[in-house]
Amino acid sequence: MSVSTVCRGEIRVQLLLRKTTIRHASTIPIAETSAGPTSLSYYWDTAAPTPIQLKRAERFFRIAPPKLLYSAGKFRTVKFDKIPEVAFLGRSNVGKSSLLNALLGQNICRVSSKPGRTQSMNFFAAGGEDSFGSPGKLAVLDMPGYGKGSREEWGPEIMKYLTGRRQFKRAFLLVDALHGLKSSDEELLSLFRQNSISHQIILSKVDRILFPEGRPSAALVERHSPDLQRICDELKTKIQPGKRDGPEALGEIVTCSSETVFKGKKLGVNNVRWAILAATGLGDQKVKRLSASLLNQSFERTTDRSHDAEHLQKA
Ligand SMILES: Nc1nc2c(ncn2[C@@H]2O[C@H](COP(=O)(O)OP(=O)(O)OP(=O)(O)O)[C@@H](O)[C@H]2O)c(=O)[nH]1
Ligand SMILES: [Mg+2]
Repeated sequence: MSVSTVCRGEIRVQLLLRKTTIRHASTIPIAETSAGPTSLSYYWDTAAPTPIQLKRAERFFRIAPPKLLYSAGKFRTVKFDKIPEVAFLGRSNVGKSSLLNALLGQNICRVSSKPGRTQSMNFFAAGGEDSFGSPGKLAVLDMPGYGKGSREEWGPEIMKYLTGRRQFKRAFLLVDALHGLKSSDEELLSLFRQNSISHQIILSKVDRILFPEGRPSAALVERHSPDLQRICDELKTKIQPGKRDGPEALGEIVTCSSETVFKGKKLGVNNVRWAILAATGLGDQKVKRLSASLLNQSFERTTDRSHDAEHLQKA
């Protein structure tokens, strides 16, 4: 099934299950469909990833199990490394750790319904060993959340990392699709701009918008996509307020759900994977074909290394 609607006579919204690839949006957010039925992200300044790029991104993260490199409580204890890093930030409970588990393909980060679960900067390597002996080709960071349940001192430590870490490439700021942008998020966005910190928005928990009635289905996607579109339209004006105080957020909003499998894939997770590759300059590199055994190893192992992370911090 394929649906195309015209909103306010100018915004073409391409809904799911359409094979056409739209590379550049002519106006504001266009739902991206090149990934096939699991993708509903919005790209207006950037090119939406092609199905091949999304496949490559998936392979990159599945080629080897992720590895907890270390946890740091303070920026000065962050270890020296050379591989590029991206950080996941957002209010407590917005779904950072869950998203990292989804994209790393392993329950390696601690998740909890209680806000304030993640209490240190946790560095995870992905992509398999690189030629210099590093356990990964890039590192993703699970950061403690701000707001409810968080600690005051985290703000300065995170800002020290974001402004002082040489191989840091981009901050991914998660915004809960249901709750939207809060004043604390807007403050952080302003700090990003003032400090020229490269950043982009991920809209999390979109299952709550698309599937409020329950089981995911194409019919529900079709019914609720305009709601998602509206949320992204509103967000766009807030994350790109004009270049008054510094460089704005990247012109794309990746929408995802770590908990909803639709048509065999977690919604938007490959788009997040692609965004990471694009941010770290690894997007155009070929990834070796997956070996079946590695793949199984990666997905069957459920480790409790996140617990180690917290212990390391206390040690
Ligand atoms: N409906 C829905 N719930 C989600 C999703 N992702 C995470 N959650 C739930 O949201 C809660 C918080 O998830 P976490 O991943 O621990 O959130 P966090 O941002 O890491 O939280 P802190 O570490 O406390 O900052 C958990 O109960 C998750 O099960 C999602 O995509 N959809
Ligand atoms: Mg967390």
